[in-house]
Amino acid sequence: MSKKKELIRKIEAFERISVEEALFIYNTFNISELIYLANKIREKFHKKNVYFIENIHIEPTNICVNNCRFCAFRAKNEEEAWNFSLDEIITFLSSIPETIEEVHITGGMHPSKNLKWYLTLFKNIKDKFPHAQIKALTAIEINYLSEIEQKPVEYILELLLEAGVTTIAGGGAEILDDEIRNILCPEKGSKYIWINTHKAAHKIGLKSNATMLYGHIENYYHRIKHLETIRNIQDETHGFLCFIPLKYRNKNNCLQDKKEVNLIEDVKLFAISRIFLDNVEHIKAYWPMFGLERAILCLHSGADDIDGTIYNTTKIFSKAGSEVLKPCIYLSELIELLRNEGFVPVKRNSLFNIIN
Ligand code: V47
Repeated sequence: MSKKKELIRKIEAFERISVEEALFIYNTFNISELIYLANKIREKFHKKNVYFIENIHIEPTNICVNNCRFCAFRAKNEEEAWNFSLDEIITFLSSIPETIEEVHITGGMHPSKNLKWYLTLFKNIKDKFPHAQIKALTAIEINYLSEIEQKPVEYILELLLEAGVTTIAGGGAEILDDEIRNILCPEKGSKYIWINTHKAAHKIGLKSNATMLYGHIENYYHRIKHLETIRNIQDETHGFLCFIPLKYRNKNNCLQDKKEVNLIEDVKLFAISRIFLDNVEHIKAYWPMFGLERAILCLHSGADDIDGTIYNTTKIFSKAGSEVLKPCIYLSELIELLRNEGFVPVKRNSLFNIIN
């Protein structure tokens, strides 16, 4: 049997593929072959289901002590900066539908926003939306809090859990390779900061997501090694809910000379991720990053989740050049869109439990 035929057999039999095999597949299979195989796996996990959520983001500040080269979100001057007080956020929450299932909180690392500030924010959210779940802070923000509080990461995680956080957001992973991180986001430090924080979160029962920022200075090898790191952690802890490929958008940042990858590369990346990550149930096509049309295409190429309504509450991707300037979609529109594509829309909460 040829190497290619043997790999197709393996994938169709849902056998695990190695890093070397994944690289061979990524480099030599054409896009239709990748889509076909990724869909086989997607359908084994989820049939025609596509999961979605009614959610909002809170981005408390864009003032950040770090200066990641790809970031367009961080304030470059005083005019661009915001740093919301608790009262301002509470006022903003009164405009949000009571029915939301998830509040996603992430932002810049600002020295005045300490652990007590976030815990008070979480309490206010729980008071206002008792049944909503909180997905809060990336591993990098948690490590920053650990630094300013001079307490171990485990201590911060325990308090987040006690305050009602169910999930740690997936950001800050970028590419889990220290040479790439040194160029891309040197202040974020070694990949082990992200890895160890997620492992520690899983150990105490917090769930988390894993992201990968692709399409900048990394290559296929870095991407597959990144996926291998996620797969290894998942074998050990089973704590990841979903994997989220994030396409690098090149506006308003220090890397803006770098051309963005094309649609074919987006689709190939989603497909190879589905083929490789045999132990992560969900793959999210995060639509504010590259629009609903591309997200739908990725749902036909291995992804099974489209995130949610957002209600125009995130600026990370619009600032970086996404075609979606004000990400907002209503539940009825989202459901109709998914049905028209032949999918079965399934409403979920932040922990991916299904809601009738
Ligand atoms: O870590 C920043 C990415 C992430 C750019 O957990 C950029 O469900 C592309 O992690 N081009 C933060 N990407 C957002 C994030 C996230 C988003 C949606 C859902 C979840 C989840 C997590 O945004 C950063 C970085 O990887 N990012 N700038 C940019 N120019």
